[in-house]
Amino acid sequence: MVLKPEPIYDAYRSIVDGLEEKPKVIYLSPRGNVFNQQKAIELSKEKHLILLCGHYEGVDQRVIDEIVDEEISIGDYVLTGGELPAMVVIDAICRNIEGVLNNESIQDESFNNGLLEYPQYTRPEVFMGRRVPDVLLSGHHANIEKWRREQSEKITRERRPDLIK
Ligand code: 4H6
Repeated sequence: MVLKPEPIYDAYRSIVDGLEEKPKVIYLSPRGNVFNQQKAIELSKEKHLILLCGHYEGVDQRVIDEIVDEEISIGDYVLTGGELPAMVVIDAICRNIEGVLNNESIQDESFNNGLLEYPQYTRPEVFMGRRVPDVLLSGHHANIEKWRREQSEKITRERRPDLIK
């Protein structure tokens, strides 16, 4: 079963008519360009977005050709609909919008420096005989930063060597 074009086009018009700027329209599909952090940051700068979700066997190609600006996939696997990919994309985009997150957490995180995140610890100092690394308790901020950088590089080399240029 393929979703017919007219109701989708009508829904699109009902959103767009009266807007000053035409929203970018994204179709979530396994055939799209694979989504990543760079794309999330890029899309977070758009004033408006419309996410079109296929279900069943997808959407009639003619309405895609008529209204879609970009086709995006969240990875190489098949789902029953584009709704979960849309939620994934919305979450990844919104957290890059000023004021959505409260603090510095967006600065340091995985991928923002192109590397995977270093390990995180909190209290207690000892859990099941496992200690928080001494350097993190030292209060020496330069050493802590250096340790985190080294950990990020090590874990990226081990798990995702493709991320190291
Ligand atoms: C559009 C076209 C996205 C939407 C076809 C959607 C995976 C992703 C869908 C389909 C999706 C992804 C219908 C094709 C079911 C496969 C919905 N699956 N499909 N990776 N499915 O982002 O058969």
